[in-house]
Amino acid sequence: MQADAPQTVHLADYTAPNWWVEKVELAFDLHPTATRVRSKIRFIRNPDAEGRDLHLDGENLSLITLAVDGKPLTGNEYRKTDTSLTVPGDTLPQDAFTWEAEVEINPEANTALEGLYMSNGMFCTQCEAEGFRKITYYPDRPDVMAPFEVRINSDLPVLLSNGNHAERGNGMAVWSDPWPKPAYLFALVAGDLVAISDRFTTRSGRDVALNIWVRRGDEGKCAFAMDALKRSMRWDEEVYGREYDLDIFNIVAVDDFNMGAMENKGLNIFNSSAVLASPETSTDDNFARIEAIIAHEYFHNWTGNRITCRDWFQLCLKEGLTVFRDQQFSGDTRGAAVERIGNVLSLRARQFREDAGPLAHPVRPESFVEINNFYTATVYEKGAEIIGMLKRLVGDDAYYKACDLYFSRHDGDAATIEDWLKVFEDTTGRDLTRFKRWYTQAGTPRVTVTDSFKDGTYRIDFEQVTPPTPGQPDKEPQLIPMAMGLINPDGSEARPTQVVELTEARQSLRFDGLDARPIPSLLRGFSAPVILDHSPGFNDRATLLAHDTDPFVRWEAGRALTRQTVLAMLTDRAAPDPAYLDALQMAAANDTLDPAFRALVLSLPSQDDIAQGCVDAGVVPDPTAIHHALKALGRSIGDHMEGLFTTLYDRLASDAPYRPDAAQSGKRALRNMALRRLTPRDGATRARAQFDTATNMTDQLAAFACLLEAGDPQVAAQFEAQWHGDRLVMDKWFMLQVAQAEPKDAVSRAKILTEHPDFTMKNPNRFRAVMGGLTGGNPAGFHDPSGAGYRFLATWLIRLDAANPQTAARLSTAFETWKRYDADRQTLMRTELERILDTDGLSRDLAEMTSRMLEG
Ligand code: B3K
Ligand code: ZN
Repeated sequence: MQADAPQTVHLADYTAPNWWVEKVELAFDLHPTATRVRSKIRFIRNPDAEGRDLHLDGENLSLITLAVDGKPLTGNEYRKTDTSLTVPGDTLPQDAFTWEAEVEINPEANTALEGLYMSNGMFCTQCEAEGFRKITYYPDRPDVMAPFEVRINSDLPVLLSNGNHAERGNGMAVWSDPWPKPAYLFALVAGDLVAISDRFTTRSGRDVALNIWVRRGDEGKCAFAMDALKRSMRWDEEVYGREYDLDIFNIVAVDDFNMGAMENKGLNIFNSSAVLASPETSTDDNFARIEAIIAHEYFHNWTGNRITCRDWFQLCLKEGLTVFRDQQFSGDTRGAAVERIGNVLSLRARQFREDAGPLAHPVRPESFVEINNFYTATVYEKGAEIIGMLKRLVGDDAYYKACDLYFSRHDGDAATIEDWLKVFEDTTGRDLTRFKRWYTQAGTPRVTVTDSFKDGTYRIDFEQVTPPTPGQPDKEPQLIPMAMGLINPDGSEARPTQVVELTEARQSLRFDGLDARPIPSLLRGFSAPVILDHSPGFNDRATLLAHDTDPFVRWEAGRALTRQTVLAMLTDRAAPDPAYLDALQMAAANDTLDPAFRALVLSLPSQDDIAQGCVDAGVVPDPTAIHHALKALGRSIGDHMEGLFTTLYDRLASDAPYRPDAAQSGKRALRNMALRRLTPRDGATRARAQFDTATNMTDQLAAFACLLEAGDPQVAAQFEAQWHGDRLVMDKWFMLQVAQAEPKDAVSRAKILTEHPDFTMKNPNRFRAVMGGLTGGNPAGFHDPSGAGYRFLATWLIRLDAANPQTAARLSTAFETWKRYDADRQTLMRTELERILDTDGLSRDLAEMTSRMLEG
């Protein structure tokens, strides 16, 4: 056997396989350390392929037997490496044959949580992207699609796989999935689980059994997810005309899971944090996230499963579209304006950050070493923005017509971005060649705006530049849909929204017949994922904040004023301008506005956002100074608006039964914002009272955070005493203690928590809680000038990498902004990245990430 060196895979090298698969039969004899997997696979020749060799993937498999058409293969009839098995074409039948293999695998030793593994005594799988090859030999590539029949032999009471239940007996079950699928959608679960069950009738009358499978004791936390599932199923019928296509839909909650959830056909597997919810243990944000993830995975049934990706470079075909669909669903469910602002906040925090650093890559990348490293904010969130731009450009009617064409033309296909764009071209007659650059060009376009007004004519000039990114020094102009309107100085609307298509490096626009110089209201609804470089004066921004008809621009105006204030505090040591505080107060006090929106207006930019703002202004960010400036601004806001916050805090108190809906959550968000601002002024008395009497986790956690920040010596122990039995609540406890620590104490707090008996590297949620609490929750602590934060993270990443490369690689992105900082910090971070890269036996996941960060 020979070892394979990690190889770079290129989009340009795609070729179809030599053999297709007609049918897969699998039989599992489950055992924690020695599971036997027998496969019977019918291969048929791809008449268009030139080669005849059979290439199968396989990793960590002990091969027991192999046969072709019933005849065992001898050792010299195939070639085997660490990762593959090849049978030369001349030893294979002409057109078709049946492959049979038996392998043994060790689920208990599988700490990477990819393939078949064990979590708390239950067997479960994660195959996307390339985990199926750790279960048996197979052409593990998404363009090979086949129906599966799966037999599970085990004494465990619940045995699940994809599709419909075909047979159930003593110690066995057979599942049959009639829909051809790629191996990455295969799933198997076995354990001592209980189900919460319901039913759904599709609009054509199919009766579907719905189950959410959980560990005993968690049954009471499934009602919300079940309701969200039924609402998602109805929504996809009503909005996209998509119906469910099996008799049963199963969801399973698993504690040890590398991501949020997985859309396996008919058997979605969820991180328990993305499904279990109760008012006492989950925050409003948790409920909203669960609803979005349930919808996302369900929507994949059409965008991902019925139509999948030809190869992994097309990942955004399913992910960008499915994120867009879940965002639409959440907008319809919870309010479009607030949802949109939330999506933009997350896009900027994660995707713009990625696009501005060494890990920048196009939405459709051109090469990868480890595909798991490309499940990124760029593929998902910028991918979703592209769909939104397309919809805006062609209009709603044409958008849904093109989607219908996509579903009918490509049902059962493994498709490409070209296929997706073609249905829009065929529906609208429009040439989308230029638009396609959004898929191929990395980096966030920067649009600079200048304007002038003379004799009733307003002229606005746009200039767009996309900065160089790794491997892409020169950029072409993008097609940017710029939704804009004009506002009169008195706040009334001078021109309603129009969508201007910016296609050139420079473009200008004129508006005639205006009485006064208007205020441009730009990028309404955040109509394109670009950075707008436009510096209107304070009064213009204050007018937009007070009056714009577009809620996004309104919020954005307030956010720009806040950023400007923080930057002035940092660079000129200026105190916040009372006029700014008044403008903010006016919006916060405006009872005609949605409380959730007002909470967003009052929220401060993150430390990371300000750090990027410093870079944009040509200033090297100082994380400690940023932390103090934001804290000082929070206090100034609290001082300035004490009266308003006191009123809001009292008036928004409610003893209505808890509901996680948008209306109640918005009120709690605003009230807890008031609490946060009042805490430094009232000696934390309100926070203490709220912590002691809260009846829901949203209120208790908000108070907990305030008390930690105020340095309350008892609250951490009290919280632990109350919640030590609840894994998901304890993740919050681990995270918040690090996030709310004084920056100078953050690393030592994180260290202490890694010594807590409940800290374990085996559970990604727990590991992420502590590491993410430091890197994302406490940037000033992570960037401590001593370098202790960098050393701490690197040490733990190296340790985790040996067990779980995927999660280690994901968390390494904390270093992606290293070049932003001063020379000392850069040296300290580079040293840690090099230390990681020098580690013996480093995974290709983490090796690829660290070398890209060092080189880019
Ligand atoms: N498709 C999965 C993600 C798989 C990640 C593999 N590293 C979940 C989702 O996007 O719905
Ligand atoms: Zn997805």
